[in-house]
Amino acid sequence: MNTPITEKQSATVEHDFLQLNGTDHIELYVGNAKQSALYYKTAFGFQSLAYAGPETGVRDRASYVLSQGKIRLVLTSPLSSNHVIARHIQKHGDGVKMLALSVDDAYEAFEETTRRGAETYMEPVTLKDEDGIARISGIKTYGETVHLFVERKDYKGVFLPGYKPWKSNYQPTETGLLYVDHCVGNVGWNRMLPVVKWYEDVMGFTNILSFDDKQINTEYSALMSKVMSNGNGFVKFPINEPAEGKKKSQVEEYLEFYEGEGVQHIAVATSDIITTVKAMKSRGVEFLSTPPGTYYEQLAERVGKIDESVLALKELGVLVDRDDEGYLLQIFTKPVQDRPTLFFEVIHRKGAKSFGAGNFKALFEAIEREQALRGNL
Ligand code: TYF
Ligand code: FE
Repeated sequence: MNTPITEKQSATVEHDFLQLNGTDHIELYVGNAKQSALYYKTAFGFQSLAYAGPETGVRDRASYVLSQGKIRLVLTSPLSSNHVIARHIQKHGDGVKMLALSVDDAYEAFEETTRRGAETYMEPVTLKDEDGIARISGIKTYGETVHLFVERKDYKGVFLPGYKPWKSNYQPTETGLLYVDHCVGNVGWNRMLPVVKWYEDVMGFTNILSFDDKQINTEYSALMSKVMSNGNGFVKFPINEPAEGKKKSQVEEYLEFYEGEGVQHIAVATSDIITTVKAMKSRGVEFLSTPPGTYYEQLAERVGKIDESVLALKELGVLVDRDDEGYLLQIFTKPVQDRPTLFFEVIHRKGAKSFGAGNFKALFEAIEREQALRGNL
């Protein structure tokens, strides 16, 4: 039903035609989900939650659902070469396929977004099992990435119909990850503005922050970024585009190796970044190299008084930035697969709602040290 909205309706309804309760889950298509699940359990402290595969009547794939705090991560591998997921992995390597969003009505979310121009990924379906019903629909966003709309208010099972609880004897402790703070997309040259407009028009998001290439281009590789947020701020999607600089943009390197647009990083929140990062490091997660000592010498002057020991932050390489409302601490992993594509950010917000613009220089220099090692600078 593609009924155009009237002016009167648009004045009242326009701003929250798509109510989002946050990120429902993130699904990665990977070459070996069984082993990836073990990596995310061991290294990140995710817990086994649910499974779907041959043993549960799903013949063509295996999906492992992990959780920690409010975060749900789904790792899926195809079981044959002649499969749309196999083609996705052959092209992109391991990467994020679904950024699934929690909604109260998956049918309505689909209608509202498709009539505003979203391309269909999946018509709304109602899924049932003995634990209730869930409804799912999906639309396409940048690259081959998808936004699923997941409605689970009438579902009591561990994940979704078709999945069985995954009881594992191996349960490494959590590392303190709490929720998905934001997910960043890398898009092609001249694509940031159309994608931003798509999030405004189709999803009702607003642009809450912008970084142009003047701000993030001096010695280091350039990019532009605009942060898109839904109305309640539960869902935030920065969109990066490469920019011409002295060196090859990190976004360009991503686009080459992902062979297209896609999710660059997933930022996960903690309320104790020192404990979380220590735990992740001890369990094998590789973080970007620490910024030079001068970064920490100038820290007090740049961000003022903070609760954490600067020495502890320095030892781990945690970055700090301040805005009008408070400060934030953040650190970035190296890419989590062999292609220099997806990585994670651990973020600890102490009032600040921004994204660490004051760290861009130190961060991008660290990224460039890695790019240089790969011969891609
Ligand atoms: O999400 C953000 O905007 C921050 C900063 O390639 C950032 O985490 C921006 C671009 C990038 C890495 C981090
Ligand atoms: Fe980020």
